[in-house]
Amino acid sequence: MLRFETAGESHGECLVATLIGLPAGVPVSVDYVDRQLWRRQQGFGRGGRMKIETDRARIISGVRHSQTIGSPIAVLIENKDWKNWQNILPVESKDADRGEHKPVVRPRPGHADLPGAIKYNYADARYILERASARETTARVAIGALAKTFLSQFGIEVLSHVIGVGPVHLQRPARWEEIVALSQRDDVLLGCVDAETENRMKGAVDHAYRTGDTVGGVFEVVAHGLPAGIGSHITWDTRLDGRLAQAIVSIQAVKGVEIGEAEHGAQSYGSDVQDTIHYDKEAHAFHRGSNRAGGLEGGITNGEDLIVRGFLKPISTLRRPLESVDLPTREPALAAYERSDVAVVPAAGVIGEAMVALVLAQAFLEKFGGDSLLETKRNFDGYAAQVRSF
Ligand code: EPS
Repeated sequence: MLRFETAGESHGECLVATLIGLPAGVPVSVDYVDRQLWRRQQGFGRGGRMKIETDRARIISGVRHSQTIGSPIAVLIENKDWKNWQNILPVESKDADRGEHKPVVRPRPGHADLPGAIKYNYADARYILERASARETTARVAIGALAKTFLSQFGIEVLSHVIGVGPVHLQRPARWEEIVALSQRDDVLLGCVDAETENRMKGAVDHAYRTGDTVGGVFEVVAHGLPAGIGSHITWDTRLDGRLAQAIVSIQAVKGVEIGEAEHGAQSYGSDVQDTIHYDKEAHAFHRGSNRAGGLEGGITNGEDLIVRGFLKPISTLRRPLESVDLPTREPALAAYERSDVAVVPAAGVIGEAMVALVLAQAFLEKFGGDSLLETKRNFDGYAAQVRSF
């Protein structure tokens, strides 16, 4: 089983991720991992923190001579901002603790501040927001990059693009080549394949900047090159759609997920929604008349592109704060404001890629197993031959 965990707080010393169960022999490029970390930091609407941080992965175990060796992989990413916080959030309350606390006592509507403080019985939400922060996703992106590298060994690529920012939506389907080109750009605006739409998206973020507000949106993750047969219909927890939904909604600020054209499907009749089945006798392959199912039927991949969307609410830290309550006095008060982002939709897409890649790598290894990449490939090739002769 492929397992992963993260640790780390927004203003702690570093973020940590472990990834256990990747076969030995997977080539690893730290530059590639860092490129994914860089992509997560981009986009018009990011806050001041991204000017402080230059996220870099330090792989401390599980990789030698640019290959996985089968042992648990641990990755560290330093928080450069730690130097400004080490006296505020010291590990031990000794000499270093000069009483420089930064309590958060006016919880932000929409944030984990208040439910977390109640749950953990804190008078100050600081410890809650430190972990609830989306800074944690840096660690997910680092190990997600390893999952993506693993999948690429089998011709599977996972990328994302932005299809909505606030009220502005991309009105046409994106071609895979456009999504690939977007991921190679060194200048990231809002991660949309259509320049005119992207400019209007920028207008929505500009409006949020001007008014002290924030804005959400929709990203789409596409996994290209998947074989049919990953995931399973047999139990609720092996269905790939359910596993992907959890992975996407677990991303900070994501409140909804859509696989394929779920919302449109719910408003339509069956004859307008199902993807018709066709067979190419020369290529000996099935294909579909459309891909409204988003590449999944019965919780199993069907060989079409996997399409998963994440719906982000606007970030809950507002420069023009909303009504809240002062925890010590219980009097009405405006919510706390701490340096924050205004819009993060392209970054959330990169995090979505990482989560989709991790879930796909898990399901892939459940099907094909293998302690070494060679063994996994042999098992995969055997299955591919079986599918060809189906
Ligand atoms: C960050 C995401 C956001 C930023 C954070 C860095 O976290 P949150 O979910 O808490 O709003 O605000 O930066 C800061 C906390 C800061 O000090 O500016 C990220 O994705 O790296």
